Amino acid sequence: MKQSIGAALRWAMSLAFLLSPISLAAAADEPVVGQPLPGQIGMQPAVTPIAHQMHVFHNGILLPIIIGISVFVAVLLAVVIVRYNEKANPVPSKTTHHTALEIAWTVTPVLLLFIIAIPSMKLLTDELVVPKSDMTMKVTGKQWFWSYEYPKDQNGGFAFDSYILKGDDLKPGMLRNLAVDNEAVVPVGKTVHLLVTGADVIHEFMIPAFGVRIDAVPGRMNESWFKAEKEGVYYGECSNICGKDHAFMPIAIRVVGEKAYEAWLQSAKKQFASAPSPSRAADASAPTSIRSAEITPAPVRLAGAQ
Ligand SMILES: [Cu+2]
Repeated sequence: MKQSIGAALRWAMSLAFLLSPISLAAAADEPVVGQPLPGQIGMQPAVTPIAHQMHVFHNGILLPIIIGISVFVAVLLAVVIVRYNEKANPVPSKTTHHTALEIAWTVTPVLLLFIIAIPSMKLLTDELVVPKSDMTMKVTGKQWFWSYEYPKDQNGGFAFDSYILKGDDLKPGMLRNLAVDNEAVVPVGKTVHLLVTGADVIHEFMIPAFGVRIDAVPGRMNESWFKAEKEGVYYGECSNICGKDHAFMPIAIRVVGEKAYEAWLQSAKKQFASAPSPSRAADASAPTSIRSAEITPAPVRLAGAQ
């Protein structure tokens, strides 16, 4: 029963997707890159099953409903303006109640919300219920950079910080405000179990192309997952205002083939082995002006306090 509902839902979603002219345009051959593009309309190309599902939900269900409601309301307004203005309709109707109409405008929105809620709940569940994973990566949001940890039992056992590249560190071809010194690397086609937390304030780990967006909350370990289908570099940004350099703590995930990943693990183990903790507050080689040593805790102000 549950399976048949799921199959019917998938069928309805794919039908809605096919019927949507906007989604057809979006599905045209686009280069798959994990970055915003000039003149971009719509979302970044999806490279994970969850991101695909999000695109179907947005383009196939939400947009047609939004467009339908907008057109309906606009037409109603036009009819009212043309047919019921003072000149065209000098003696207005005195009707104040219309039972059928009132039932209709109560029931229709409820039905629409149901239509939205069912696939929406399924999507939320799929995002948060982590399938059998191939590897685990722990991400910690800090003011104002990210730390990545690769567990020992998965051939890792190291951690590193990832800072934005600025000024002279930014080489030609690198993306301003998105390029970082140490990219996190993951293998293509593997399910990555993400553990996300915050070290100081609430940050948010967000990668549009992966359909990943999850809060990094101090004292709490949130989890999500992704399975990147294509090799490449995928960028994201902290999406929860977290302080003065909130805009300057980008996320860069490089998706590579199995062999390249193994090679990176070996080199990363050597490179990051000397760092006992992921924070390099005392490391003068940090490439940007933003170092953890500069962090000064923000004064805590209670609501209503003067
Ligand atoms: Cu942040």
